[in-house]
Amino acid sequence: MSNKNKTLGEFIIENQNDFQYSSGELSRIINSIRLAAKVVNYKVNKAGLVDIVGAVGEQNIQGEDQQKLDVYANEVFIQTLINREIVCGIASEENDDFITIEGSDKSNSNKYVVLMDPLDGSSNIDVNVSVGTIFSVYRRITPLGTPVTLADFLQPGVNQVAAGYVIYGTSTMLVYTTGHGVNGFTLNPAIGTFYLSHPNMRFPENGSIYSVNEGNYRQFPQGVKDYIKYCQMEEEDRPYTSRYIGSLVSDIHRNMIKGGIYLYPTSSKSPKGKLRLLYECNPLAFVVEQAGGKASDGKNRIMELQPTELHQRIPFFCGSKNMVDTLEKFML
Ligand code: AHM
Ligand code: MG
Repeated sequence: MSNKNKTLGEFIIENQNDFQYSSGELSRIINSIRLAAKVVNYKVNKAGLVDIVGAVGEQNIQGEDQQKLDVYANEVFIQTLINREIVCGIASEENDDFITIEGSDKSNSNKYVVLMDPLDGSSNIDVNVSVGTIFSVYRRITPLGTPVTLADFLQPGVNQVAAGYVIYGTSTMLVYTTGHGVNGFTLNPAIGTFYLSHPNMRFPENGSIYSVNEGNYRQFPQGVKDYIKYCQMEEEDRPYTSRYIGSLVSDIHRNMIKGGIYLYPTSSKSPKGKLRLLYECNPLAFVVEQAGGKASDGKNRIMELQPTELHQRIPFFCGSKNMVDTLEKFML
């Protein structure tokens, strides 16, 4: 079948046999994420109307519109996955601890855990800037039939079986990988269907965009300072262009299409870095690598790091392969 007008639902069915342990569960997880993304998208798009709707008395009786959107998104993703009884555990950037799901028959018989950042960059909502959802799927390592443990969540990124993001932007997209390349789907909001719009996405090997919060410049490690100066130098292909939205998914998505590097180094404000290994860095690293890009903590491959805690933060450098290679040389 050609890619023309192919929907995400059709794509999932067609590619189900790509999964190493194909039993349909992973497809059902992606389907649940697709559904939750549509629900959250609807709410995110109405965000600017909340005050107006409230003023004319259309706010619902529970005061639902007052709920913070990141809390709402967290509930939608968790409830959708729980209701469908397809995962045995969920860890979210919004929750201190992981959630154990035993299923209505109390059998703990599901194989997968999902880790997610349900609404990243949510402070951007107030100013009408794009936000995103990031997700990551692993097979549990503890025996089926027992409750999940922390060990099921503290797996290195190389163990991911699927990962992706939703970007709620000028259009809403779902981009994901199951280890067979990266595909992007754009939501047609009129009929609520995601269509394959970006088949086999490739991260350009080189780029001319660097994305970093330069307000923290004085606190960065010397290697990062030197690299930023390198980006700004007048050479054949430089200075690079600086673009920083401050919304991780959007910055990575743009760089994946145009070519560029994203940097969130350590600083005295964030001595370990700001971004979370499990909810942000590993899933984005999997997507970026599958598209031919690279993700590093400055020295090591992100996906090979052994996590030590659920909310662990790390420095994150991610983007066009040759740009990240150069950055790493500055970090030696
Ligand atoms: P959050 O998970 O609290 O939303 O924070 C993550 C966000 C990323 O989307 C973004 O890249 C980064 O924080 C921006 O941080 P800063 O404002 O320090 O540049
Ligand atoms: Mg976040």
